[in-house]
Amino acid sequence: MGLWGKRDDMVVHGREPFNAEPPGTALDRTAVTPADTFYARNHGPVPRLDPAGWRLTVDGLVARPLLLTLAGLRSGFDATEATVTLQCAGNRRADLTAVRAVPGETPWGPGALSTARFRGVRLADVLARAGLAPDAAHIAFHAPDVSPSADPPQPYEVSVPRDRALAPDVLLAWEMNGAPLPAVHGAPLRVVVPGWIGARSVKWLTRVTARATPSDGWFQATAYRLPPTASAPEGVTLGPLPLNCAVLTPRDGDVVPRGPVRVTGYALAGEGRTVARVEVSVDGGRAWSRAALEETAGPGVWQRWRTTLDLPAGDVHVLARAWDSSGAGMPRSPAAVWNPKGYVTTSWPRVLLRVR
Ligand code: MTE
Ligand code: MO
Repeated sequence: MGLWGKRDDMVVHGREPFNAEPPGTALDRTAVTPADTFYARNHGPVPRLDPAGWRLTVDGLVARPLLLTLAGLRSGFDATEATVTLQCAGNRRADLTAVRAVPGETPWGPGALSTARFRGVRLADVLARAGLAPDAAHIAFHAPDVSPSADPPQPYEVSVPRDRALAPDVLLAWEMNGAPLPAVHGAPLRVVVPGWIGARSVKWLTRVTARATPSDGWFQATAYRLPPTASAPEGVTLGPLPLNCAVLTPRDGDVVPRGPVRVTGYALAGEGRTVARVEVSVDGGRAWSRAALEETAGPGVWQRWRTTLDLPAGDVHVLARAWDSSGAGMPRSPAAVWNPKGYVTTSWPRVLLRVR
């Protein structure tokens, strides 16, 4: 077993903070990603919280601040379970760094995304118990892990707008794939915000604060934004995920035998949408063939796809692209979506196969 209970063949981008993604051959195997295969994205050292001493504070713009134990959460609210895909805003950043360097950011491949069954309570139910005030426009999530990469170094805190926080799919989860949350994934309790960048799904949750404004912490106010422009000097705060698609096997640069080659990957539609179609091209995007697409398990959950290509000897570039249920497609070029922090890569994935 590797670090933090992960499989030995994880691609480890950093040991401290621990950042790792599964290889495509492991990620494509199951619709629900086993815990030992689930990607891990951390900004600081993993805190070890004692579940018995742990408390969740709910405060800010609420009528009745709460102090909850894990047992109190479990017994005081209806538990619910859901299949959720989490995707890091940096997923597939490597495709952007191939265009132009993105200094200081992890060059994630297509594995900064995984899917699990999460069990917990609805955030909306907890906020209702606390009596959310009408002027509470944002809900902030606070955790004790201190990130040295933040400026200045500070505990992890982000927020989501009120409407998103109150939707019934947003969970405070203590269980992942039928087992207590592993330490590296946020034990004893984490937020799960389906369809939004992974950064909003706060791990090691200790405090939920209702506010009039978004969190002013570094991760909300400065990081996870597309760069400012003249017309939007504050930049665009990343939240909902756009449509994405990736090739998982074979890997870029693999040598494969001539003849039928099985190609697999996934697509993920944004909030409230599903993937309608995935296509593959081996001639630079002139002709496309349709890939077999897995049934959706619900909006915002990944869908795996596969196809078999009959490839001639030589170096072949395989391109893929997806459409979602609203008819939206993906941009062709990584240069078109390049940005200084390398967030939300949505260009057509491309792998080079050396057919021999
Ligand atoms: N929560 C805390 N407390 N600290 C973190 O560093 N990283 C975020 C989010 N929640 C983070 C966090 C980011 S950027 C992502 S993509 C997801 O957790 C990753 O969740 P995972 O490690 O369970 O895959
Ligand atoms: Mo992330």
